[in-house]
Amino acid sequence: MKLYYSPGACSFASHIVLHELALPHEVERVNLRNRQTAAGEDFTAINPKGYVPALVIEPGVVLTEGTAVLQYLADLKPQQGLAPAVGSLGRYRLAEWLGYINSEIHKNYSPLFNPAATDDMKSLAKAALLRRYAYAEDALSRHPYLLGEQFSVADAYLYTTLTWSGRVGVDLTGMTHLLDFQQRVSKRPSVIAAAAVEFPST
Ligand SMILES: N[C@@H](CCC(=O)N[C@@H](CS)C(=O)NCC(=O)O)C(=O)O
Repeated sequence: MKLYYSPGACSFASHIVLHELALPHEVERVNLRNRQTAAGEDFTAINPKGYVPALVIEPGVVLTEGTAVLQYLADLKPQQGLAPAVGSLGRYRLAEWLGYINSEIHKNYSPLFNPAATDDMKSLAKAALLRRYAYAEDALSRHPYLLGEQFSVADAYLYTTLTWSGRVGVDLTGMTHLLDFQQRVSKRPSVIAAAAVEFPST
């Protein structure tokens, strides 16, 4: 398996999960500005959507969309419990969180990373993010992880978005459970291992 990633981007969640499950894998960095892979290939020939993550499962079989990649990986080792069993209510709770993080949190960061976005657009995005994170804060005030007591792929994704907050001025002061969650997850060996690959000089 090979994961195409950009350092610290949403692909980081899939990278965490590869380590969490100790799955044998390779990674290759993608330059999102010119859509070239580290080996000099045209990334759009691998993923025509042009964005990360893209997981090459075997030659010619490519899975995209982070929420799909995360669930695919978790289901390779169901005994590790990173996703509840297919068909259980818990699995739909996972889908609920993944959808929420994807469309209500992740995508609200887009204007904050876009140099063409106006200050008004950025302010609206920040306000929306604070509202969306407040919902996660409430969930995390009741249990240590989004689905309860057990770390899941949704936590890897939520954590990944939290790593962006400081860089773009999303002030989470007061969201103590969320900040505590971020601290706790940052210490997981899987997160440390994925970060060491994506940010080798730090
Ligand atoms: N719908 C995709 C979006 C992935 C996405 O936004 N990837 C960003 C990095 S976090 C990216 O590669 N952006 C470059 C681009 O869209 O050109 C998913 O959820 O996986």
